[in-house]
Amino acid sequence: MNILLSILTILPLIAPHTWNIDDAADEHPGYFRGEQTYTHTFRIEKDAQHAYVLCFDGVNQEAWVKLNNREVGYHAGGYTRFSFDVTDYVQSGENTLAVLVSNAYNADIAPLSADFTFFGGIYRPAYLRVTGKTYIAEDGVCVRSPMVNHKKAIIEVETEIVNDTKSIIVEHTLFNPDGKEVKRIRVQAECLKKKPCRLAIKEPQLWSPDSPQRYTIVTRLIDRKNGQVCDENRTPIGLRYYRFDPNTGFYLNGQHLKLVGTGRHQCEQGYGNALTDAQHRRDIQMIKDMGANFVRISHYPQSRMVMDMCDSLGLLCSVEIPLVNAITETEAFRRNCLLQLEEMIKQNRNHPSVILWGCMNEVLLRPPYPKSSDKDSVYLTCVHNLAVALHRRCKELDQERYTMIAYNDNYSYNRLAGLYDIPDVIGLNLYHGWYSGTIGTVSKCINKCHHDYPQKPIFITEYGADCDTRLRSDKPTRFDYTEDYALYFHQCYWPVIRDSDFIAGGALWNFNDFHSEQRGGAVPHYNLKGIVTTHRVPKLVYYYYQTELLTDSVKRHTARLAMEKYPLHVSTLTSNTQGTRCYLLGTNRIFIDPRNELSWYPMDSTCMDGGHPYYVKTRFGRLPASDHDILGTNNDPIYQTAWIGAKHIRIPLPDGRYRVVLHWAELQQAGEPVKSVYNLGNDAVKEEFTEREMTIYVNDRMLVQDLNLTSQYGAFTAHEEAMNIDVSDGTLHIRLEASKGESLLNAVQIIPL
Ligand code: GCB
Repeated sequence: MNILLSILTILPLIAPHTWNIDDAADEHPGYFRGEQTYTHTFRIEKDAQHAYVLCFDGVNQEAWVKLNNREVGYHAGGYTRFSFDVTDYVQSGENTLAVLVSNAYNADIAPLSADFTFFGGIYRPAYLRVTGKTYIAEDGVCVRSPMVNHKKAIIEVETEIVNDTKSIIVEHTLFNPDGKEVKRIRVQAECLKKKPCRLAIKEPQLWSPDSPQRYTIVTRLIDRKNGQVCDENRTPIGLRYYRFDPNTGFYLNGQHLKLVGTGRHQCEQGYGNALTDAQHRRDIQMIKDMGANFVRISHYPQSRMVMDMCDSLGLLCSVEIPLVNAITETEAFRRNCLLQLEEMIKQNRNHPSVILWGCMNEVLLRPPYPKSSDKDSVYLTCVHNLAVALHRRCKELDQERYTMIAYNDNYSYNRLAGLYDIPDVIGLNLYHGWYSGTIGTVSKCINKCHHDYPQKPIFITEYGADCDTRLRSDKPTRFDYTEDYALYFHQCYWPVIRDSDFIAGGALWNFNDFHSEQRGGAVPHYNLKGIVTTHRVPKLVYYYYQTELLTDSVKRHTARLAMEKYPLHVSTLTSNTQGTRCYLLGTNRIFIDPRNELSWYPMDSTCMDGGHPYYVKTRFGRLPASDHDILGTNNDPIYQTAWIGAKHIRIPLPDGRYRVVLHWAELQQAGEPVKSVYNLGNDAVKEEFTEREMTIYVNDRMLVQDLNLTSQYGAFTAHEEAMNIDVSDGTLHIRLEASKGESLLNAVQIIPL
């Protein structure tokens, strides 16, 4: 066969990059959201027989593209691919590409706000595709399988062709999973405008999580006049059939399957959202290795590699548009949502792993108007209409797949907007026992939804609790950020999902700790609900799911051992370097500081004379630690708990000479408490606060006089004072004399000299 030599040439232009790697996690609130221009020069020898297509896999979130100083096009939406035919713009010799990119807020583009960082830049590859003059449009092959069962499969292929089709023949060759050709058909391109090509095969090898075997369709455009192949496309496909049942859950290839898995965000510390293919591959492999069979690709479409991995490893998935938290009531916003949805479907429709299209996530979380106001009811109607439009568009573009909306846990409000009636599948994001209530109420809430919507399959789209691998406790509580509470949370939720027949499955939140710039917490600027850290180190919960889900008994055993060995009291006090003792005040948490190889333990409250542990008062009760970013440290948990109002602290200590370091951060401030965007009702309520001033003595020697943390160092800022002392009566004495307000102390470190 005579193949045009240069077809399928891909010229890489711009490597993945984001400009927010540093400022998305520094101590200054906010990160750069604005415009930047990328310029790149490249050389080609232009050939009249070729077409040139400029492709971008992902640019967040608006792009204005110029080639050789001429405007080529514009794209709005940060998570889908786009391309331009630049045949008329390229020239032989040097070419200059200039892309103006903006990640600034734009009221007409979703997402408007969300619990993740909107990294700006050309963060997925940009490249030039060189093809024959007539070519297959980007994502222009659409493969459907309107009928699949164990005996027979019918495959339909549609091909979108750009430029002159008159002399073009389209050839589709189907290869089975072993690479053997099983069918080949040729049709005149002109005929394809009316109906798709059909291929039927007997006894197809079905695709499933246990056996993710794929057929491949190779589509070629052949010029009838000279027999040249002017473009070629390979589409791996999987043949499977499935359905959701509102009472009994999910079925794949006729077999019941409880869907279990996780959501996944595309970011990592040090890379932002500009991940390499190897990083994407690693993530999906880890999800598979956890024993999952499902990934919620959230909250936006992700890279090709992610989808290819889901297909090849056998992970079912949902893909969604980034319509999160709120909408703008404009036609422009509605059009942008539909555009993002259409692009998502076109780009992901051939993946056998995809079973659900997500239309919205928690879209009523941040309504702009007071509840029950006139404006609110107009807004709810607008949200409702948008949901209907998105659901309908999915159905027009893809008759096979189900639609899903993920709802925040405000049942009556979502109900008022009529949102549960719209999609095929109801997705519940549940945080009982984290943001609200107690874990015990979760079943009741799911059962109520099932009772009210008996025709709708239910999928648990999110559940999870933040935790920091450095924090442990043998008395775990809500919002303590310990691994132990997160484990307890999952140990309560997973059995509910597993054992309720009508629940199709669940996707925990989230696979990885992910960037969310506006967050405080134990590691500020990250959402810590990951079951692996930002660097993909498994947490306890990851091992827990392995013990629950893996079928291989050796692997399950290994996971169990990993859980057992996972340290509660990582070391005894004496194992701290050279006998250093580190105490946290007013908490049950243990803080393990791997950088300095120190473990910090709760100080026994019998050492304290007077006062009480610090806590945060919220609408949902007390929280055990501040989740404010503590400035000047990476060890925020040392400072996020404290003892308030102690007069005298007595710490038993063998006689000898020591360096004593006291650690402080003021955890309260006058005026309105800072609202933390994602604590959903767990914001601190306003309390009276009197500034404090204290003089501190260690074994009767004055350490610091009239210490006023707020005025001298600022609230929420780490500060320490140290002195060398001799202990001769078996006790270290710390006296705190408050001249204003109550005393405060966060942590004590004692280093033998
Ligand atoms: C949610 C959101 C998700 C957040 C998550 C959380 O319900 O859908 O985007 O990251 O809660 O951790 O608060």
